[in-house]
Amino acid sequence: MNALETTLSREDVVRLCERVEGAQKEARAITRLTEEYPAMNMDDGYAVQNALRARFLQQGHKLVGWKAGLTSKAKMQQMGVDVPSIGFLTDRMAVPENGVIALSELVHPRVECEIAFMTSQELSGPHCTAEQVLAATAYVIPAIEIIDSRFKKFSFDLQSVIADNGSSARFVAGGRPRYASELDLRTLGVVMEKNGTIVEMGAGAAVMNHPAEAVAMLVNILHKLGETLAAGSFVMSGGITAAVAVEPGDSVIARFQNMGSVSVSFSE
Ligand code: OOG
Ligand code: MG
Repeated sequence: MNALETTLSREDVVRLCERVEGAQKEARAITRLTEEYPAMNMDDGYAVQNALRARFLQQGHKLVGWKAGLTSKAKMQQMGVDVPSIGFLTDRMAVPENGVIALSELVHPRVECEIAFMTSQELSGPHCTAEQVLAATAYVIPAIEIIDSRFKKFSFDLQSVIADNGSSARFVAGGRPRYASELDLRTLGVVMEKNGTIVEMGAGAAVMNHPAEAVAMLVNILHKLGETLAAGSFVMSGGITAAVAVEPGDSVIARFQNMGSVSVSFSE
């Protein structure tokens, strides 16, 4: 089975896509989509996300990669869900290393530390494995993801968060790119500091026992969406620790063992 099993009509998908797009562009919180559409399922969420991606690409945004989300226990517990999800990444979400993000553009952002993969070969589901991901990986690189749920109080269900593109908002890659074969991504430690204080720490295995497993999972979900993972994709494998809220004036640095560090700060 590789088609989405949706319950929403095409008109409703377009309506919800416009609602999410408006909330993202105007940095406004909206109610969960399931309040109006209680029967909506995860595939409906992906139908809305697909419509959003098509709309952004039509507006000239470039697809640069994808993100896996809710791939660690820390994240699942924090958000109250137990199934991983994916979202797409565009050039407009990219922030340079050590860049400054204006919080007026976001609703209630949080930061996550993630291991990102840059692929050099196309990958396709439905049976993609972590070994295939590693074989198709040019390098891995430290990343900070800035997520921003558009739902009130950062409170959502899976259907709604998938429609909202997995809370994707901004991302920063930095530190030192490394060959995955030269690292043990399971025992690789990461420490997140906010304003000089350690706020979270963890190791790569927190993400599905190995971050490459999360990328394989992502490729297999892409298959359901009728997509493959193109060569040259930037893929974030999911937050290793819980996400941390940020305010104007905050600066965050994520230090990755043997990979250097990546940092970002926040203004009004
Ligand atoms: C959903 C996105 C989760 C991650 O790395 O787990 C995510 C959310 O928590 O808003 O990006
Ligand atoms: Mg993330």
